[in-house]
Amino acid sequence: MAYTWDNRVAFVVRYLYDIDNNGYLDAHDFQCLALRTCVLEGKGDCSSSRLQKYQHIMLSLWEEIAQLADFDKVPDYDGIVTTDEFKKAVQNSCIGKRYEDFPQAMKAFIETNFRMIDINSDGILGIEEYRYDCVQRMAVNDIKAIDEAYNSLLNDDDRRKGGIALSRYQELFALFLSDQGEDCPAKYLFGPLEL
Ligand SMILES: [Ca+2]
Ligand SMILES: [Ca+2]
Ligand SMILES: [Ca+2]
Repeated sequence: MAYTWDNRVAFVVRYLYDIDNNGYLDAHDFQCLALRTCVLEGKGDCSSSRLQKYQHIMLSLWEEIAQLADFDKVPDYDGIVTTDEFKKAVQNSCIGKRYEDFPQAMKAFIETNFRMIDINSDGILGIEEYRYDCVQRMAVNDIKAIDEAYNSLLNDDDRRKGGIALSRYQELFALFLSDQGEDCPAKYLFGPLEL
């Protein structure tokens, strides 16, 4: 059950966007996301010029997502995107599409997410970085579960490169959202899901 499309999209909302953990998305999540990205990408640095840059990126990202997904807009626009609304948006704009054809907001988020987890900024998501990303989110008591999930994501080309490059991450993230099969090849992109 953990890897159904429904659960995968719910996972993205809950663990990647809903930073304040209140069950829905609004501008506050993206303000928090700006701060988090600034600190993580800066390895602890949070200077105001960098923070401003991230605030700008994340708030325009929120506006685009709200435009895409906040279906009860005018006249009763509520400024909130629920998990169901987000699902509907993914359904409308991502299903059956490749990364290149995703809405700009989704693409920007995917790229930002990659930069956040590529801690050493070498353009490759290596196994240590994958572990680091997973353990912050989920309760795991055996590293083997994480390592096996990571290794099953890799194809021969990834192995040659020593991990998952940005273009491959984009492809996998796109599959994670757009492939409605339960055996989606990208299902382990965020680790073994425990929903
Ligand atoms: Ca929230
Ligand atoms: Ca709404
Ligand atoms: Ca890296």
